This record gives sequence, C-alpha cells and structure tokens, in this order.
Amino acid sequence: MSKTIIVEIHDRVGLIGLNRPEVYNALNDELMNALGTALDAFEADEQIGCVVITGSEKAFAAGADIAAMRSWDYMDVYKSDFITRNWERLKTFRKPVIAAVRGVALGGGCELAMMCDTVFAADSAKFALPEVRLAVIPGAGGTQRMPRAVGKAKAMDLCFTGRFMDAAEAERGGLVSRIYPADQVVDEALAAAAGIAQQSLPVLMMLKESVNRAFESPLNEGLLFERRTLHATFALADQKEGMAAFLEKRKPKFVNR
Ligand code: CO8
Repeated sequence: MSKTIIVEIHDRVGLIGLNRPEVYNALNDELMNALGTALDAFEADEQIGCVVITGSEKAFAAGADIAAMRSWDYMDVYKSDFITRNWERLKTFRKPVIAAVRGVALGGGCELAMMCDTVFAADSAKFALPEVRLAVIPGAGGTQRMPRAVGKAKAMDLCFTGRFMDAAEAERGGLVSRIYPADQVVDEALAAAAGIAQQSLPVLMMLKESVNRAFESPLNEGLLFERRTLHATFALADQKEGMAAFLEKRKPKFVNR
C-alpha cells in the first residue's frame, strides 16, 4: 500500500490520514489514487458506516502538488482529465465523510475538505484558495463549493486574494460545522463518526443523497426527491426496528437493511 496515506479502522469508522509530511501533504496522483483505493474498500465493507479524513497537526493538505503540475501543458491535463480522473472518487462515495482539519487546508486541500460531507476544524486551522497566486483557478470544486458554503461575497474575496481564513471565520461562514482545540479535533471527529455509524447505513446513504440534492436541483424537485426517499425508508427493516425500539423504550438494533 502507498505510504502517502495511513488507513485505520476503529470499529465501524474508517480513518484515512493524508501522509506526505515533507510537503505539507501536497496532493499528488499517488496520494489521490491511494485515497480512491481506500474509499473503494470502505464503500465495499458493510462493517464501515462512516469515514473520517484528516492530515497532520501542521497540514490537512497544502493543495495539489505544485512540483508535479509545474511542467504540465494543456494537453496533459485535458487528455488525462486532471482532477476528474481521481479526485472525484470522494464525490461519488455514498457513506458519510467527516473532514477533521488541523493546520492548513489550502487550494486543493481546502477543496478536498469541501468534498467531504461536513468539516470539523481545529481552532488553529487555516483555509484558503490561493490558486490565483499561481495563475490558475481553484479547479477541484473551489469556485462552485466555496460560494455554496460561505456565499458569493466571501467566496469572491477568498478566490481573488488567496487570503487565509481562520477557523472562527470559516465556522461563521458555514464552511465548518464544529471547532475544537487542535489536540482534540480528530478524537471528536472519530466520536461523532462512531455515533453516526451506529445509525442505519441505508438511511445514512439516503440522507446524504437527499441533502446533496439541495445543491443540485430546484426546491420542488429536491422536495420531491426527499419525499420519495422518505417513502422508501418505510421499506426498511430498520424503520420497523427504529420505531418499535422507541415505543418499547430500548435502543434499536439496526441490521442495515
Ligand atoms: N505542492 C508541492 N509542494 C508543496 C506544496 C504544494 N502545494 N506546499 C508546500 N510544499 C512544499 C514546499 O515546496 C517545501 O518543499 P521543500 O522543503 O522541498 O522546499 C515544503 O513543502 C515546505 O514548504 P515551505 O518551505 O513553503 O514551508 P512554509 O512553512 O514556509 O509554508 C505553506 C507552508 C504556507 C503551506 C506554503 O508552503 C504554501 O503556501 N504552499 C502552497 C500553497 C498553495 O499555493 N496551494 C495551492 C496549490 S494549487 C491547487 O491546490 C489547485 C488544486 C486544484 C485545481 C487544479 C488547478 C491547478
């Protein structure tokens, strides 16, 4: 297995640590391919209910690997479908994913965090889209997901200037869901993930698909998708169990079907 990531399993939670410490976890093909392979394995594993992605204390990730990209020309990136070819595995992953961000999440690192379903940040975390300074644009979803997360004014400000946004601003803006001291954020993400992973897996998958529809369809279409998905939950053994357990004042035993 590639050394660019560290994979651990904690009961029903999969933990992926980005691991290129010598370059602030800059994201190259080897790392992104390894991340995709790890996600494939977690997707196929019925025992995994939630995933946490993290980096090191210094860096979640400082972006795409600039040394690797430096000499690429238009045909290189176009023909090989740069970004789409391996970064987007995270977009199609169907189980919940929490990004636990410590240190810097810059450029592609920030975009990777935004591809996750929710972001927990260390109080010392810093987010930025500094691509403009390299004369490229945030091209792994940054120009689309940042305005959806924090609104147009702040997204334009971040993209035009490349400035760093601290965790408090990111939380106020809606990019980050929770802030913890740096030495606690991974444990807190794992604890939240463990709680999530206790829920019915098909319901979690339906929830994720339904919330994501909010960003991809007009309100009425999204509401229709939500309503039909709600109806589908009534086909689950877990729905019978969840409601019976509530009425019998006991903990549910979900079978993930
Ligand atoms: N790629 C490759 N190497 C990197 C990267 C990176 N993104 N970031 C840091 N490194 C390397 C440095 O080159 C350096 O290597 P060496 O020791 O061999 O000189 C090492 O990491 C340490 O870095 P610094 O010496 O710069 O350490 P500092 O503590 O002074 O600064 C920072 C740390 C703030 C993280 C600084 O390195 C930095 O600003 N990094 C680059 C941030 C950046 O511009 N990121 C965006 C990259 S572009 C991108 O992500 C686009 C992705 C998607 C769209 C694709 C379109 C291109």
